[in-house]
Amino acid sequence: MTRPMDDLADTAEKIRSMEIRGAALIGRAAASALKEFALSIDPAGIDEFNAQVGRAADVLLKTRPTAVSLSNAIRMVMRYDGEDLESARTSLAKNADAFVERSLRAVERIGEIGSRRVRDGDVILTHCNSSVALSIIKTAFDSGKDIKVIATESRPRYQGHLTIKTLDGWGIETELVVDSAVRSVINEVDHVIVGADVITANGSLVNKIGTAAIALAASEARTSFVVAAETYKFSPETMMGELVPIEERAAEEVYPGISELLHVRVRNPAFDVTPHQYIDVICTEVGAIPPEMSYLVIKEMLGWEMEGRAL
Ligand code: RI2
Repeated sequence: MTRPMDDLADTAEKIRSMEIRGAALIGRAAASALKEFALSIDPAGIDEFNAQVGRAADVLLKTRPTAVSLSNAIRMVMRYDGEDLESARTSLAKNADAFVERSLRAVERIGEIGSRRVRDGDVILTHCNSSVALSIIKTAFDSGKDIKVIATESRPRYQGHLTIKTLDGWGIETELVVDSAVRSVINEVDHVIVGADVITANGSLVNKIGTAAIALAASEARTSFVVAAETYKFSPETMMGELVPIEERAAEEVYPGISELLHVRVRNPAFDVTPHQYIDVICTEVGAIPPEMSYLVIKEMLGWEMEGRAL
């Protein structure tokens, strides 16, 4: 039998190494791991339970610094109550289940809302591998619209390969391009649809590296730029003035064998920031909103998060 902390550390390692990836999925995986941990530990009492799950939450939180879905998911799960050990355990497990269910429902709802913007014959460009952006694309296709997708490779991890395999499985006509070909094809595109790792209080988007350059190209070509983001991708911290940390990943992801080159340093930021001026709409599960409304989404949907943080 494995120890609860080993199982949790195993999930944490899968998130860190990106075996489990995608902002929504890491949130759900962290919530489920915390639930499994809480159900399998054997603390002497409520205080020890609180301490142990607190430590487990910290292990998960440290895995990927940018994705706010991770910290929002963990905080939602950690808002359990209960005077004694068993009720606390039950409450935590209920919170985790509620988060997972809410997340899955949000992805489906965003598919419905976002797909209304897609017309028959449209060409959609997507970047990286976003389950939420793909939900919009699939819902549009399933409703009978004849669409074509252009997918970027999304170097250095090539998440675009996951995207084209999924699209191929659904029978959607797809073209794969290298990231730097976006300007060359953007005039053929009706909508850019991307996912989100973080939406900030001022409506800016933090997403896979390369997104900001695509937004610039789309803006110049007057192509609509749509973001698909559940409300738990909005960052309460940014409302308190904090900047979103951009994860820098290992040099080897970009250039295996880099250590042999003594005068070269590889820089590998995993995400970039697209200013809100370049975004036409953010499709959330509570509606398609202009990015400038992000502040309200944080206040209305994540207001509890602000408790105790007032200036
Ligand atoms: P969903 C991914 O991050 C990409 O940046 C993608 O746009 C975003 O998560 C959202 O994905 P990574 O884990 O939540 O590949 O829409 O670094 O699935």
